[in-house]
Amino acid sequence: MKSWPAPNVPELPDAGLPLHLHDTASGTIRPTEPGPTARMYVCGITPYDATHMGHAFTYVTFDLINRVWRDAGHDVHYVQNVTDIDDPLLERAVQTGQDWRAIADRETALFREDMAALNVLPPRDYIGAVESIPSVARYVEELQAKGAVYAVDSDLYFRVGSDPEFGSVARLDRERMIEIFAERGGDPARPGKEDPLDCLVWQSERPDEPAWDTPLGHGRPGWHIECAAIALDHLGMTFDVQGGGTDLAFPHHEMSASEAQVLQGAFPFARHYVHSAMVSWEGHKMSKSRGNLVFVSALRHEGVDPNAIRLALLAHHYRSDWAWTPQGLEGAGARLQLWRRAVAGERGPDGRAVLDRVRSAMADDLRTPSALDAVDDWAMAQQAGEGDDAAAPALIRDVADALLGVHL
Ligand code: 5CA
Ligand code: ZN
Repeated sequence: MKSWPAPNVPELPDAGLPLHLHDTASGTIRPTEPGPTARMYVCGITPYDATHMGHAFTYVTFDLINRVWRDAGHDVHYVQNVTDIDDPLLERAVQTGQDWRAIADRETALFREDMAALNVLPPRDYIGAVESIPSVARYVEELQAKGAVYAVDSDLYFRVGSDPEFGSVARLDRERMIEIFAERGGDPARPGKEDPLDCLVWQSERPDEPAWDTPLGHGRPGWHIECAAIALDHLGMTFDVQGGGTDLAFPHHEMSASEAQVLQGAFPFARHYVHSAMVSWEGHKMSKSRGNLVFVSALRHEGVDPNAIRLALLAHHYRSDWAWTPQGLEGAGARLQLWRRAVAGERGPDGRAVLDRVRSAMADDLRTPSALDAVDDWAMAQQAGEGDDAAAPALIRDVADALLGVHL
């Protein structure tokens, strides 16, 4: 799939710090230890509606990882999927009388526009589920050959018990797994399954639904195997970061990891499992299924500066759930104006000290609120007429751009 245009990222003096990140699988903050090329897979959207603030928060979070790694001298191989065939798309198509492909194309195009407006660096490989079907079918055949797949009616299921490490991503007890599986697209109660937690890898054709011809028969892929296949094809095992919102830790990341681990006979799928917290609105997690949404594109069309939207997101640490508010956006707009006035000045307090503060905050599990404080302190002092560092305004502009993705 077509990705979106890459913004220019200014080079900063010296190299940044090694990035430490929270890892769901160990429950600790650990250093990331990428090679010259850092490898990251982030689960992409299911394109049946426009990008909302929850999505934006998640993709901006992983964009920060990308930026901190780059600042530390790594090349970053970033892969993202688009779930351009799945139940919600087909349901939306039935509700609206539109073709599911037209919905997916339109919403994916809008997502690209929103990401570009928010200065999110594009993935190197942006891969659709539909274009990955031949690859998924090959992986399912491999799983069959390993004895990890069985049929229920004409659908195919992955035996989670075939992975000795199953459960190591989200670390939930079985009862909780079954409960969440039912809430998030799983079918623990389906008769004929060996284990309630076994997950669908291939769904045979249903009446009035699209299906593809493969050696597995006429049908379409399950959700988790889509991301396992795309990550293996484009990054291979073991990559540095598998990412998404906390709602993906189980079952999605657990299942994808187990499928890949059985396929490769290796462990782990990813070194870090990184999950961004949930953004709520009107008292509930913002979600397409509930319909309580604030869209990035709607604010853009109202004339809101996307850099203010980005600052409103960055004001929250990525691991704390928070509620979107109009006041938060107003505050971000005021901050953007303050920063812009300050970098338009001819001199100000020491710029290198700010760079150091921002770098250490970001390298320590992306402490964005502290990074914003560092720039605020500088901007307020600058506006108060303090400091005589003539290089500072240009450096602060570059720091905001390169590390925070905010264009001043
Ligand atoms: N296509 C799958 C992943 S393979 C999917 O979950 N798509 S999605 O469109 O439902 O979500 C895309 C990303 O946005 C996921 O990482 C999800 O965790 C994140 N997300 C969705 N809602 C919110 C929210 N309210 N707050 C924060 N992140 C969210
Ligand atoms: Zn995914």
